Amino acid sequence: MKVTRVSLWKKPLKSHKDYHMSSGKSCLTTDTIIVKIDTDNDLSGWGENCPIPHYLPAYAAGIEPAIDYMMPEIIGANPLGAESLMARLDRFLIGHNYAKSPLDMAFWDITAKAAGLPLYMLLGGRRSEKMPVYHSLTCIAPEEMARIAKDAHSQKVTQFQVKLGADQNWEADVARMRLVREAVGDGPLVYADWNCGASKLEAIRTARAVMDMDIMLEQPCDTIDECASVKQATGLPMKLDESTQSPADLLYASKADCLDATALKISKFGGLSAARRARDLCVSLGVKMCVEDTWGSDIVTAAALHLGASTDPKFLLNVCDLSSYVGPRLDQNAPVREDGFIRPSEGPGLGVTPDMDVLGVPDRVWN
Ligand code: 0XW
Ligand code: MG
Repeated sequence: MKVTRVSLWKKPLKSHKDYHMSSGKSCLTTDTIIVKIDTDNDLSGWGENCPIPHYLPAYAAGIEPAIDYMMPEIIGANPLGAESLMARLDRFLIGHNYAKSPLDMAFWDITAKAAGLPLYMLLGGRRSEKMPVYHSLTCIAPEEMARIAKDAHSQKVTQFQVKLGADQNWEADVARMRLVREAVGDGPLVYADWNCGASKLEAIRTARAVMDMDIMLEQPCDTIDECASVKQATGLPMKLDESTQSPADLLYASKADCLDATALKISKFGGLSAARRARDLCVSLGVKMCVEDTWGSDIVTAAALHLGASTDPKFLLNVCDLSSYVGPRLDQNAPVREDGFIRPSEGPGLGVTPDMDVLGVPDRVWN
């Protein structure tokens, strides 16, 4: 089988609710990049990556030129197996994980379609029937965040990510954690995500004010060492996100006892091939994972659900139904959360059929 054509679309995704994080980071409207790979035997694969501005070493406009540069290695190549072609691309262009991720996703989609199997079967088989979703709470007034959490809890969601730091007001951040914790009662998992926005001192002072509560912290500061100090000073469990981008990061954070959980964002690692290896490393290290991607619609959500469904449930913290936060939907029939859980698609490959009326004419075609 040979790759005959690659098409790329850039589509703005609008958040249903303005989404605010620390340090002025937000997703109001964010460009997602969608890739379709066609082959000489009628099978096509889909990939997507939607970087959030100022969030990771990635930007949407960088995907097209990086793919253009890799094209001599892609057109005519055999997409089956994904990992061998990705190894070639890794030698041809070092790094640029975010640009490789949608290609790798499409190669896996084609490979699983060729096998006639849902993708989770190739990633390790079905380990969970359904997976818990978390609800991410935009950083706004504490009372409003508590109201949204209560509403999601009444719809059976049991995990809540409380965004902190958007207004640089540590007392408001304490109120955000307290009011959300109270709104959902004992039992649900509540974690507070600073998205790197706090200094060590701010994070320690703020988190010590909620040390009496059952709460997990997420990525308070930029580095693993700073986050480890915060964990040590508060005794609160720690999830890392922005600072775990490679197996070496995972090993370092685990050694620093700063890795109770991590966000396994597919594009951070360079695609499903690399994310699957990172997933297996996390299992060996005893680290719980949130299997997701940075942002995006139904293609990245589908990929995360297949990786999540094939992960040992003991180490699966949750998955994210990213496509529920934004519009337009790329596939109206793609999975959605039900009673706080979500299931992967059962169709072959990713099981996603994007609506061509939504996509329209591609912005770029290589053949
Ligand atoms: C990447 N986000 C901003 C979107 C997901 O909902 C989670 C969140 C994060 O930083 O963890
Ligand atoms: Mg995070």
